Amino acid sequence: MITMATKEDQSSATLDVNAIRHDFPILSGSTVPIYLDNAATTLKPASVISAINKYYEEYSANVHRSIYALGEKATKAYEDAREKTARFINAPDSSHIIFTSGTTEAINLVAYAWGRYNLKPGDEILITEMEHHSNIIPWQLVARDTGATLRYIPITENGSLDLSNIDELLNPKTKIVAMIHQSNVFGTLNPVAQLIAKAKDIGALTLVDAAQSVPHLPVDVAALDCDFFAFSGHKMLGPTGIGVLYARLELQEAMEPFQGGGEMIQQVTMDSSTWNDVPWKFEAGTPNIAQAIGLGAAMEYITSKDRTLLIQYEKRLTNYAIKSLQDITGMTIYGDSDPRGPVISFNVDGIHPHDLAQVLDQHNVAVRAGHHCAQPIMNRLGITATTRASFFFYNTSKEIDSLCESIEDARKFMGLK
Ligand code: 7TS
Repeated sequence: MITMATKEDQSSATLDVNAIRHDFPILSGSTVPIYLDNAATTLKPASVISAINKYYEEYSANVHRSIYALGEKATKAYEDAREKTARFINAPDSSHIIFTSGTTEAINLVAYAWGRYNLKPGDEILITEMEHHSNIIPWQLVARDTGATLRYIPITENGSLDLSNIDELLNPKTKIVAMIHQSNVFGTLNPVAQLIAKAKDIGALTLVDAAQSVPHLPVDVAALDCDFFAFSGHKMLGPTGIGVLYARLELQEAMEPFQGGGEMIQQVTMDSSTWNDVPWKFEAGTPNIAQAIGLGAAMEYITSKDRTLLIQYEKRLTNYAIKSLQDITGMTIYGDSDPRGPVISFNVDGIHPHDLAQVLDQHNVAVRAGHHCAQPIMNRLGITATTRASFFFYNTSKEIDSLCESIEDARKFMGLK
């Protein structure tokens, strides 16, 4: 039983966190983890686990090929998941939704199937210094192979984008702007709508890496008017192995396939082939069927809640955590942007982040320590690593108290005053 121990929780009494926690089997086991690594991956509710099990137990057949009832049921469930995804991000229809294995594969798809065929020497790709490696490396590879130039929007000390030179960075040579929506290190929510509008003005395409934003915010790709939008199922209560690339239809039609194989073809001869309709042209081979169905269940779980309440609760939790962490001697928190998501990176003087994470683990507190696959940020800050706590709406302020008490214990253990 979770007691509402602090003012923070009492003021959000309308969100029944106890009931939410009951939906997550891992939070009802014999050893309940204090799980504060939600930016890496989230826990899964029973409804998601049972949707996956149901597929394997009741209609475990391949999709788009079987004339028998089980295969038709599997195909319907897989395509229903595409419909749910389109509704979840307000895409015009499900043909805009390409299932991938995750955000990483979604961005690689764009870099390979669009970038390789459309970029040339003299062209510029614009990303930010705040990107996850998933939105850096594919562009480095494509720049290397096409002769295009990769440029970066710099960041400030406090973890925001420095847009002071944006009119030079975003210029007629820019062919695509690929940007992170919410930082997985600072939590910063970037002004992507403003940057998309600016990119459109000069005819550049836009890609939003929404891996960290979609789990916490309602998003509307139609209103954003971006060309590509990528996210992962496992960071939003869904299974691993499933992700989404929203892509505008004209671009899908014009793009080359990403991978070749079954599913993505219309006609194959010994000499040449033609492609399936979009979006299936980009889904070569047997897809991650159970995972797509599980993602659909995760979206249903999230939309069954009052999202305004969820957002308010996570915001309150984050503010409470910042305030509590700031009371610890030797604490540095990186990034102070507003608006922000529920992610806090920090260091404690005298303790290496890996040592801290290890001591916290002994207290049953799971956090991440390292460079968070964002080494350009670490270089900019002149550090090699941080400890990171990241929250979801099933976390409580009591868990944040445990985090802070464990950090105090780690300080004592290290002999710090
Ligand atoms: N983009 C962002 C902003 C991310 O935070 C991550 C994963 C990815 C892309 C890649 O997602 P994937 O599902 O394809 O792996 N971020 C993290 C993290 O912060 N800790 O572990 C994974």
